[in-house]
Amino acid sequence: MSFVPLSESAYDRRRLRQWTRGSARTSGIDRRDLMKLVAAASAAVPLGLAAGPAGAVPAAVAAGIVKPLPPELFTIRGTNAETNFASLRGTGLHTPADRFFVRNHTVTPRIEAADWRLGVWGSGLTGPGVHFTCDDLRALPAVTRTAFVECAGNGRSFYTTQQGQQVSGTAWTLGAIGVARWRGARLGDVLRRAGISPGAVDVLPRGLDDEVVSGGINLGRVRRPLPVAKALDDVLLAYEMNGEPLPPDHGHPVRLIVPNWVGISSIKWVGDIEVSAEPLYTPWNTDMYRLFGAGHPAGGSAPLTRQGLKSAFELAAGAILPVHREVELTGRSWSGGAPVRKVEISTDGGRYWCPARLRDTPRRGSWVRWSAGWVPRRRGPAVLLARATDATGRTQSEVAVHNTQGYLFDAVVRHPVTVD
Ligand SMILES: Nc1nc2c(c(=O)[nH]1)N[C@H]1C(S)=C(S)[C@@H](COP(=O)(O)O)O[C@H]1N2
Ligand SMILES: [Mo]
Repeated sequence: MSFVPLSESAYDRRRLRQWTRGSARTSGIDRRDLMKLVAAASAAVPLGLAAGPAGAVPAAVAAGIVKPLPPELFTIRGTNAETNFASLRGTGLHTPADRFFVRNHTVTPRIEAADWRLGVWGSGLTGPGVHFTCDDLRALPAVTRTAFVECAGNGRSFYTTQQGQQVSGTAWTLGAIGVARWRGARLGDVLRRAGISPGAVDVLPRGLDDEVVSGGINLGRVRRPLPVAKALDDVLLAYEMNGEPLPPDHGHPVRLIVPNWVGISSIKWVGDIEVSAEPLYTPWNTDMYRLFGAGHPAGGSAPLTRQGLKSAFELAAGAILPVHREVELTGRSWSGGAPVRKVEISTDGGRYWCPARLRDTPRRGSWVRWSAGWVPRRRGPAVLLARATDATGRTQSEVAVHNTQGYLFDAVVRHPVTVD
């Protein structure tokens, strides 16, 4: 397996030049509306993200999610549900579907597999376009792989609670990630059957969920272009999650799985795929999912591709631990860049670090479970830290570089507990 499957940074730079020159076609949205959104994104427009974990509004149901959301398993955030990391303790490598986080721009649609069709069309095909049914997909060679889906905004609330910075968007802590075993057809096989031409540059999958309206502008259906090189590399059209048909909230009957990339790439309830001979622009690769702010290029970064490096304890924030008794601290670390090679733990706020025991073989695109024993000696508040290093030698930093929309928080997270 090649380590870096395509030149993501070259793609990013080319994309950014095209966008700023204005030589880009926008898909399904007026170019002036899109420019307004981009201007708004580059100024911090906080959406009431004042508090982090403690500020989450308790609710019995999140609008539009089908599966049960018991408070032990989830924290509800608007139309989304965050996995409580403590509920992963004792579970396997794969996140059970009953506790896998849900990120919905609107509401979960109910789609019967028998009624579902996937249209593949556009200027990047040699022919007029093709439809696929579920049976057609299942007739193609099936691929099974373990991959995380992680929201680009996972960890966003720590920009505010840990760094005192304003950001806009859903106030996730670290639970906007799940790892599952996905089974499906290769997107590459589907595109080849549809007659992809050598001139194709972008592949735009679009969801069947409702159109998204934001700030009075109809953004259309959720859609984000993928470069052809990624689409033909390791992307799946998945119809199974952990050995079962996809649940409604996770894209039934078929979703994309785009390994290592920001969660928005993995379009759920995919209904059609445009294959284009020219670059495509939608709100999801121009206004959203780019980095704006002082530490980033003027006018914004290139569209985000890979997720960063993170670690989380399988423990509630503010947990109470008994003094003088050994506890087994457990957690998980992951990266979109390279396998996690090492995890270190500090129980004294970062002065002394000791290695955690890795419980899984490190793999790119998944997480490793780890554990470390600790005997708390002093009563009172304490801060636990977990810090991962990946196979390229990159280690989680103390501070994440701020961006107005709070994406890709990759610093070490301070986990408060009380010893009693
Ligand atoms: N059609 C559609 N696809 C979508 C979304 C959506 O709202 N609609 N949300 C995206 C985002 S932002 C993320 S992080 C992942 C979340 O996947 P999950 O809900 O299965 O955890 O789905 C992505 N795919
Ligand atoms: Mo996301």
